[in-house]
Amino acid sequence: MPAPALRALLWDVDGTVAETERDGHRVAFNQAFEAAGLPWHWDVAHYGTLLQVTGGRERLLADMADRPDAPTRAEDREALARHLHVLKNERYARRVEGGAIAARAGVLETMRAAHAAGLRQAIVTTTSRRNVQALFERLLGPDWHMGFDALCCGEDTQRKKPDPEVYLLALRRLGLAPAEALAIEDSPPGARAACAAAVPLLLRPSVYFPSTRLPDGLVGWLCPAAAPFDLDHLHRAHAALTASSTRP
Ligand code: XBP
Ligand code: MG
Repeated sequence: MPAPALRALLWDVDGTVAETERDGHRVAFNQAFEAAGLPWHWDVAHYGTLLQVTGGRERLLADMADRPDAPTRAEDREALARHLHVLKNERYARRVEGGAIAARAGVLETMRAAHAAGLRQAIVTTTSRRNVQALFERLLGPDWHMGFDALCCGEDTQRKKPDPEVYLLALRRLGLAPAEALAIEDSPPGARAACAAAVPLLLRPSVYFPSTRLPDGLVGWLCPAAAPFDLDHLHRAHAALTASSTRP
């Protein structure tokens, strides 16, 4: 059986398209705490541990579970997390619009080359749609959505990565089989989501997830952070991953 051709790139956002976490979301969370009159602060190291929890609202709830000064009733924590998340996202968007976050090397060029070559592209992220809008408009300009055929964000799923739901949604919207796509991810939870949806995986480690190997039990292509990142590389990764899966 011939290996399926690559027809779509499925892009994770945070950590993959740009290093948004340390100087973007983390700083905006701290600004939100201040705006809400809370003496909380997430330093770089603590935020790294919190990133095991995907989703900003879920991350706030996980942190509150370990804080003696957080509200005790579950419904009060939920309400506070929702409020802080709105404040955070407003501040994150402002930071991004102000130019605080740059794309990772090769990403924008690869997106443009993929579009020019007729490949389909989707955004497959845990982050909120508003954050995607702010980041992509800043990086690619007001017509950024022209290059994308599906936009699958945190609001679109019941379960966040590492659950495969967001990948399955993107495949459904694109009308493609998993092997016709390539997932580009930076983190173990993202990698697990792609693999659980059977989408061939390229893992490009990021500042908070500087892995030198794939997470245990996963099959994929590791693209070291310093290696060239371009469309040709993605085609080669996809061909290698799908050839091994169709070998008799
Ligand atoms: C990364 C996440 C997100 C962001 C913050 O998503 O887990 O929670 O840290 O964004 P991905 P929100 O790598 O899938 O792009 O506060 O909007 O969740
Ligand atoms: Mg990511």
